[in-house]
This record gives sequence, C-alpha cells and structure tokens, in this order.
Amino acid sequence: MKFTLKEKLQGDEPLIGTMLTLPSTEVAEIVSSLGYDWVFIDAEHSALDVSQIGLLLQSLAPGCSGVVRVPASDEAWIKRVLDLGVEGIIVPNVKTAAEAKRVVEMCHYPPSGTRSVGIARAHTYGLAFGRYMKTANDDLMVIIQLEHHEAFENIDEILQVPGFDAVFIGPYDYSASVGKTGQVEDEEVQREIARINEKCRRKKIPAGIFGMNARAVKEYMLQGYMLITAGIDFLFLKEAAEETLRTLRKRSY
Ligand code: 3PY
Ligand code: MG
Repeated sequence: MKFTLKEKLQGDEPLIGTMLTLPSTEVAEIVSSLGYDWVFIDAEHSALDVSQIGLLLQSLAPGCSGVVRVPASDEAWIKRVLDLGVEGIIVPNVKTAAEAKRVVEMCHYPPSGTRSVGIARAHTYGLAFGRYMKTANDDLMVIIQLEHHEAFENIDEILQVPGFDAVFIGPYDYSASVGKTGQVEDEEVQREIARINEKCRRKKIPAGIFGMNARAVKEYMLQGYMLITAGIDFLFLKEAAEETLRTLRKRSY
C-alpha cells in the first residue's frame, strides 16, 4: 500500500479532512473524490465494523488518505484495522504517558513494538509483504487523541513518549471532562486547548482537531493545527436536506 499522509504533512498547509461514519462505499467514494487530503473514518462513535471499514478504505479516491479511529485503546481492534491498510490510526482518550507508550507498541512491529505479524490488505495480500514489514513502523501515522483533563494535566510526560506521530484534540470530550459538555467555545476550554496546541508546536509534534463545520475549524487553521477534521458525513446530508426542504416550504427560491 502507498503511504502519503506523512509526506503531505511535510508541507506548510494544514491537511483538510472530514469524518466518515456511514457504512456506504458510495459516500466514501463521493467525499474522497472532492479533493479532501484525508478522511477520518470513525469506529468509535459509529456502528462501523471492521469489514465495513475495509470497504470504505477500498472506495477512497487516489490521493485521499484513509485514517481510522478505533473505538478504544484495544489491541484486537488496532491490529485488525492496521492490517486493513490504513495510513494512520487514531486511538481515542489517551490519558497518560504509559497509555501513549502502549499505543505505540501495539502499532509497531517488533523489535520496537508488539504488533502481531499477519498477511492482509496492508501487505497487498502478500505481494508486498517484505516491503510493508520493513516500512510500516516508519510510514504509519500513530495518532493519539487527547480529550480528557487528565491527559491535559499529563501533557508534558505524554509528549516525551517516543514513537507517536501526531496528537489529535477532542474538544467535545475535553469540554465534558471539565463539566462543560459541548461548550467547546467556552473561554477556559479554548484556553486549555490552545495550551496543548502550543506545547505540541514547541515540540514540533503535528496537532489535529475536530469541528462540526468549516466555521468551527477556521480559527484552528490559523492556530497552526495540521490535521483538520471538519464535519461529518450524515451532518452534510442532514443540513442539505433540511435547507432544501426549508427553501421549498417557504418558497424562498
Ligand atoms: C471530541 O471532540 O471528543 C472528539 O472525539 C472529536 O473527534
Ligand atoms: Mg471524543
């Protein structure tokens, strides 16, 4: 398989992505053909199973990198998703340096890690087994998600852990962890998120973040986040369908 996400991250421009949650190869094909740099395929808050994720990855337009968020820091999920041939993996809710270290180990083949050796789509079903085994540890983007106040408190130790490639901030879970569920624009929530981003920037660790729409991520793009996720597939559908109906009911076309 071809890895390009890390290469794309070498540039100065943020990589723009959006979230896929629907088990529809057509949606994956349409969205990825529009020119998004990457898609965030979410198996944490969707009903997607491993075989459906595999089909979505197969449907992506060339040039659009597939990154999957697993539901938890779980070895069984991580190894199955990696074997599907992803360019990056996002592990949610990492709270400590020990958890971050464990994530890196589960994502890397020995000797630096503990990833089990299989043969699957990632290895082009055997055609590129040797090459994948040699390059996967370096090419794969291991992305840890920080989205709890404990993670924010432990940020200095977490950022010392070698081997992960980016941090992804979850504003919604972070806001919930400080008793401000959904108040992602709250001043204190934003101040803490900016503090984490600043720490990542100082250590030259790319940071990513999620927003519900373009407006929600506009400011983040100015703040130097490199992995932007804006919007969710079903929200695009819902908003366009709502707007069309509203326009027709009001006859305001
Ligand atoms: C959050 O905001 O909690 C997220 O996980 C977004 O991806
Ligand atoms: Mg979250």
